[in-house]
Amino acid sequence: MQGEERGIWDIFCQVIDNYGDLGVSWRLATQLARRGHSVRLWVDDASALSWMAPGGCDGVSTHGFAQADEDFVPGDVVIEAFGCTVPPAVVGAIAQANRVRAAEGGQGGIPWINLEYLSAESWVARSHGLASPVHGGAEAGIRKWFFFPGFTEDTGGLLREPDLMAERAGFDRATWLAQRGIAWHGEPIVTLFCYEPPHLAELLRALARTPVLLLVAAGRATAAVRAVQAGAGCAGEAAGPGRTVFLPFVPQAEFDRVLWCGDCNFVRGEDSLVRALWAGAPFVWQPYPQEDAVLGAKLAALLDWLGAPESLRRLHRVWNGLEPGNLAAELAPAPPQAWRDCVARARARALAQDDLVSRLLRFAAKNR
Ligand code: TRH
Repeated sequence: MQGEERGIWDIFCQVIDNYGDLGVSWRLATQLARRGHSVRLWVDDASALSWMAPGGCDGVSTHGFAQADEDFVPGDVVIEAFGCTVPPAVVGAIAQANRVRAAEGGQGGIPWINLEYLSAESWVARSHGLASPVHGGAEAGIRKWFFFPGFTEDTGGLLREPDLMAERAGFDRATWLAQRGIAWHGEPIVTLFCYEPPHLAELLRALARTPVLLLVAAGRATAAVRAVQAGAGCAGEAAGPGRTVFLPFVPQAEFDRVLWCGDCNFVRGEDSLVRALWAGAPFVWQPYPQEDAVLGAKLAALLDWLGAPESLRRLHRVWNGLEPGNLAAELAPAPPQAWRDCVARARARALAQDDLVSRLLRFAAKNR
């Protein structure tokens, strides 16, 4: 497989919790397939694909881990997503294929790429592309590299479909909302995809006081909002002119459109952060819950890359429980122009770079 030559890609993904691991793996699989590659997505729990990708995708087949243990025949490139444990039969088959090639005097072998989590921290650029140590035994013969997604040219980049921005530009939220039976009267729209942030009750109270349409994503975000409402003894809407709509689980492409509706998007984890950047409206990020120091460093690095004004930084720190504060005071009825400008500039910087799949294809071709 050279350059843009088509090949067979095996992506391995284990679902830890939430949807990010599978969400990123699925996006990667479909984008490779749309560039003509054949992708086998091996996943230990594919259940979320029933709503995330109900129509599947030509060129992508989905398999369970048990199947890999039975009859795995190596393809051209292996992606180990987020440090998952690849079935032993796969390790053995790839090591063997590489050893045979070496014994026949062939160069290279099947590249095994550890796709890592996204972060804007500076160590990412230093670690991206490094060879990953392989210990003897069953792994002898395997050739592994780290591939770190990131926000700068010297990292693995961000997932972005080639036609995404054209679709974004042609999107009409009034039509989209009407087609889904969501009443909208032109008021600001806030979307909410979060874990259980400490100041959620404050956010809901602040939004209820102003004419805002709040779209709440399915799953943990909906459960968290409902828990606050139950605790407050009201259904939220009774408290003021703000309205809340709970969304069902929607396919990934629809989830993008939910964010395209937002004047401000509260997002979490990894994939929705990137989608919020492409959406282009101000966003507030809740990183995956980790110890405060780790979470704080991750958050600060992203805010630095964004060039976020102090008011947006403070809102992030309060929203993530890293600093006391009054969330309502940080939230104006509409996001300030400075927030819009900073996200627009950051998006332009990211759009000027190659997307993750383009970089990954070059990386795999170079390391075969
Ligand atoms: O679900 P997440 O919290 O995933 C997390 C993070 O990725 C975190 O870094 C990781 O360590 C942890 O999982 C295991 O948030 P994220 O990353 O935004 O992924 C959500 C995915 O779900 C994304 O691909 C969008 C998709 N989605 C839909 O397609 N439709 C929906 O209705 C919803 C709610 C989500």
